[in-house]
Amino acid sequence: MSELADTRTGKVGGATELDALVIGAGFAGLYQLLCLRDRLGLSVKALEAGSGVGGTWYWNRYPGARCDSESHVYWYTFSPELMREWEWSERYPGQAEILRYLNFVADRFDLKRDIQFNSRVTSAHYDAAANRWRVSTEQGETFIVKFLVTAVGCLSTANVPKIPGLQDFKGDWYHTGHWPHEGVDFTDKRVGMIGTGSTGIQAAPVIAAQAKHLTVFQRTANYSVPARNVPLTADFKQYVKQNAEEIRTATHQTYNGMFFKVDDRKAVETSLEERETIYEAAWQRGGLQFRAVFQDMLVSKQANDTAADFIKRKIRSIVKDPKTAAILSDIDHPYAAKRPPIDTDYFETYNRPNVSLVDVKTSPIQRISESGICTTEAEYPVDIIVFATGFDAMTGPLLRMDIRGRDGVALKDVWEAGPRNYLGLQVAGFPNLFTVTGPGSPSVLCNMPVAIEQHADWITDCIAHMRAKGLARIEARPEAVEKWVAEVNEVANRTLLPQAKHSWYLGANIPGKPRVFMPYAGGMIRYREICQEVAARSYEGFALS
Ligand code: NA7
Repeated sequence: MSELADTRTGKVGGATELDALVIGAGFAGLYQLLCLRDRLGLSVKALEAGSGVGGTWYWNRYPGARCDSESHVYWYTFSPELMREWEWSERYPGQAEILRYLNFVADRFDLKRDIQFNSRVTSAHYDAAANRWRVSTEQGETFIVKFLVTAVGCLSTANVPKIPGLQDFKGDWYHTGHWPHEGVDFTDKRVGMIGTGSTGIQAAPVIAAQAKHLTVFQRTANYSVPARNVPLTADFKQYVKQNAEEIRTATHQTYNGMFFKVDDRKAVETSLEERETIYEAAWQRGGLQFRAVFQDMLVSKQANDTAADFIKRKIRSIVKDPKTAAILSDIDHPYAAKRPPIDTDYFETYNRPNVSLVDVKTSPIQRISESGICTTEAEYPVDIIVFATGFDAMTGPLLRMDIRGRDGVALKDVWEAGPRNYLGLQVAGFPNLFTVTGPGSPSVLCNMPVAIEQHADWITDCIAHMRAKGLARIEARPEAVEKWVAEVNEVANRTLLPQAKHSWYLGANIPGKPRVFMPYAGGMIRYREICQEVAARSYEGFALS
């Protein structure tokens, strides 16, 4: 530390010097902080924009918010003791319970003392001469750090569409990703909800149960499979406690970090009758496993059509009004090519007398008036508007910070035509900056905590290696980035995933965003191997100095 250092606060010339800084205190930030502080003994802090831990689960408090991964795989697995200490109550954990869990973890490992809340990072600039990152917050603080790790989440930049007139709306409006902590009372209210992704599909039944009337504005019809959420039995809770290590191992050996494997059989080689039986069983069992019943579902259009057809028939059999059923089942993309939602009574909700559906594909929303939502065909008076309109996914949370690498080059310029990095972990020209579950990594195609633990462990091992070897700088090589970007595209193109033209996987939900398939679709198990091989070959593809 220089002479200007205040030895009590660690501040130098008004800035705080640290070995490392983690941005975010959600699932990723908490674990990364723990790894760097307790395993490596670094001086490290996490900066968090919210006033508490939880990330996604801190912000997304909308009615019906629940995880689509099953609870026994949606948690940290780095500590078998922790796995035995915590007990989930339902098959899929709800938002409030996940938030309790993350607070439990933060308290158990005494993490909050090193988290600075209400601190939103606005910029991070790399100083090559000093080999340090200079990080500034909206609150006017500055940090000077050797290693910078972003743990900002993939779905944390809310997308509120720019619909003319919103500022004149006399009622209340909310985006689901910024839900008021005190909740919203829908009693006797006419509610308009825009969006039918996973969020809208979770929220609609809960809002409808309370509101006077719910009008759902659907642009792209969506598949959904019943979640079949239930309270966990004492036997199952016991099973989880007794098999913590096995659960961890199993989730490390699957394509998507789940507990179930994709079946070996092919839909195209299965008779119509047998296929029907298999789909029906998967529908009754519920959940994301539906997409795992045939190995060719995500690679063969012919195979996918069989699943798509099954779900569309289900929608038409559940929804009583034929016109509404037709709008809901008029789906234009392969099943699971967009993130596949799971639900609790979503399609059944349209049989309620207080729920109606507006097809805004044929009659788009034109503007918002003082008292409602106007499409090209009609005005729908509402008291409350719920924007279930998703996020500027994956790149949004990174690009809203002013991140500049060598020579002041801005990340937003390097990524002008789409994200470019190595393993989703590092960008060439941005030394010592690591991006947890960045674009180009399995991230959103994987059960998140599994992807997060793998990244945080890899980053921790990498920094430990550098310290052991007396190395100060790690940076992705441009040729490694080139190869990785090609690999990410190639594995995506082997699947049907890029065929969903309106998908946030492609950035297509944000006007002007480059259309690039962002997550790595080669599977978590393969990705883990690649990262291990890279590390074993002395961090091949990275320049260390
Ligand atoms: P999604 O999946 O991006 O869904 C957003 C929905 O909002 C989707 O139906 C969009 O239609 C719709 N949308 C967005 N903008 C508009 C406008 N301007 N007009 C009408 N409709 C619009 O976000 P979610 O929050 O549901 O889910 C995000 C992820 O969180 C989810 O996948 C899980 O991983 C957890 P579109 O399809 O673009 O036509």
